Amino acid sequence: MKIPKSHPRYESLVQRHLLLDGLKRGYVAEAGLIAHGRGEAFDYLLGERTIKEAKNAERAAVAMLLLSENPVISVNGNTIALTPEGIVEFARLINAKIEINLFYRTLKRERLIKEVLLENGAEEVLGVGKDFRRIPGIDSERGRADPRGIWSADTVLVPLEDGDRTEALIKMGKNVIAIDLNPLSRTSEYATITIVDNIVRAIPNMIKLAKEMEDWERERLERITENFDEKKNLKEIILRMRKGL
Ligand code: PTJ
Repeated sequence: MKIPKSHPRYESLVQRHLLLDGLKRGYVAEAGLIAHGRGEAFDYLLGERTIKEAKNAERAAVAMLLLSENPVISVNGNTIALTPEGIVEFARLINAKIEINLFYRTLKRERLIKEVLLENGAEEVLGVGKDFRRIPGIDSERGRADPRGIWSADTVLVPLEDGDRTEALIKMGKNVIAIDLNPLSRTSEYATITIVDNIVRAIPNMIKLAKEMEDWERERLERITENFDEKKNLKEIILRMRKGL
């Protein structure tokens, strides 16, 4: 269906249709549509824009990723439907691996997501098939971790997931950066840095920041991560949502 650009909810409708296309192609989970609806509701409360607190978190996240030895971007069906080329470009800029990690896992979906990433320029995609170890304490399919990827990562970027994996990854000693429009989610509660922004805005913002910051000295990047106060930032976002209402 062609959505007229003049439609007042154009951007929002485009996102819905990206998910529907992914569902038809077979790589978006049916429940992914429900998860997107939850995200939309929170985005509405934020005014569908990147708020100041999200900008701060995006800056701290890019600094942390640039400081990391082995950063990994974990992707699921929704993430790849919404911003496949953005994920590939951002991974290249911060020198991160891309690993597929699915809650509703099937080998078919893993293969399809890999195909989409390759079409968008990715060179290597981890997390397909049998080569995995189990994250302690996670019994679902999300507990899979590629030994060359999430298993050995020091920092994992986890978009669009409200689950127990963040807590388990933190217990393994990793930094976890979440992108989640819901500031009350379990992921937001445990993550080292939570970016409360729509992934369709967060990834382009982080691409810009990575281009600006890629040559900065370590001390300058470290100052940014040290000065970022995750708990305070989240509190301010919740207050902002309450005031907005
Ligand atoms: O592809 P799979 O099999 O791994 O399944 C993916 C889903 C999304 C179905 C699965 O991870 C899931 O059930 O997710 P949850 O627990 O519903 O969490 C998704 C979180 O992402 C929610 O807190 C939403 O608010 C948030 N969210 C949804 N859309 C966006 C978003 N956050 C940022 N940008 C979005 N566009």
